[in-house]
Amino acid sequence: FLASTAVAAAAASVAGRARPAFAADKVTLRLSSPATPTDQRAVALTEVFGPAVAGFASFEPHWNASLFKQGTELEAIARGNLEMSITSAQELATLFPEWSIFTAGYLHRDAEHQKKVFAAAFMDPMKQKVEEQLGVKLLTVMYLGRRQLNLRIEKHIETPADLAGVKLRMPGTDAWQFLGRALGANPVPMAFTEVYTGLQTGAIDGQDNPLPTDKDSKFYEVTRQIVLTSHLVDLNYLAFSKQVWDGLSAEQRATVQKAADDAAELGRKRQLKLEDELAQFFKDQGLKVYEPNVEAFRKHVQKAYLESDFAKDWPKGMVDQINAL
Ligand code: KDO
Repeated sequence: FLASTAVAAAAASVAGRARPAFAADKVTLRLSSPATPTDQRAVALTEVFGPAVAGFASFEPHWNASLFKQGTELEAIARGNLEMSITSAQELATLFPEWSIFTAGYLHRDAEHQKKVFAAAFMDPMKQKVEEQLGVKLLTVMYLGRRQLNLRIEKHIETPADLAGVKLRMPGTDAWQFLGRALGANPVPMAFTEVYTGLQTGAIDGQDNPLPTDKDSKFYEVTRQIVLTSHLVDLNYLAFSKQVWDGLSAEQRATVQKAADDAAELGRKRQLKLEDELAQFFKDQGLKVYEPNVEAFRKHVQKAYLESDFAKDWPKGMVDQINAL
């Protein structure tokens, strides 16, 4: 449903029925994201992106999903109701199944690998399809970090078998639920903004996110352990309305592109530094932090993906091309 309405809305928008918001002589760039204002992607966009485009655009971020619910932002851009979001491969995969390749566990190796993959020529047709059919331009790749298991239960986790029956919150799309199952857990869909309460009340046994997110959203206050599975080197894409983009001059477009890349670079550096430092912070808070048998998780997860229906939608040969970068 979402796929067809979003794509149809984009077509209507392109036909000129929805217009981008202009405040006085400046373009208004509203961004909606479930990220907190202290998340490093948010900080970098506020410190770097906003000021860099201020000559012709007013950047208006709305954090904590205060403008649009998590997962509804792409459709909002397609309909001309929003100009920007920090989207994910999981969200894109709900509309364009081939994007599920980037939701696979243990595929991206690290932050640099993500950058190389995003810049690779084999990505061009995928990006172009999103632009043409959804009216969304993917400006740059933002590093979210290595996702780790963060549990309120005390049980020691060594292999996927130890997660049997564990209610693991994952964000609410099929691709995320599949990752939860591939890890061996019982995935429970839940919006990011509800996770703290879910952990506090015991509605869920755990969640997965990178260490900086666990600190920023204070999940350590309501959990007992972090299991360093590093099962997904997670990313987001900075999404921008194609309709607004098309209304900018060549010089303004170059400024927006540079501002996006610069913000992503700063966010990436800070996030990597935090990931290095934070294990000790959680230990100081009384949490156990340890590595399980990562090879056992890698094998289990990779096998699940290669045998899955998702893999049937992946462009032929792309896993090898990604691995070769
Ligand atoms: C989450 O819901 O766990 C997640 O980490 C998924 C990411 O794709 C991203 O959307 C993120 O939330 C939000 O930006 C909140 O930090």
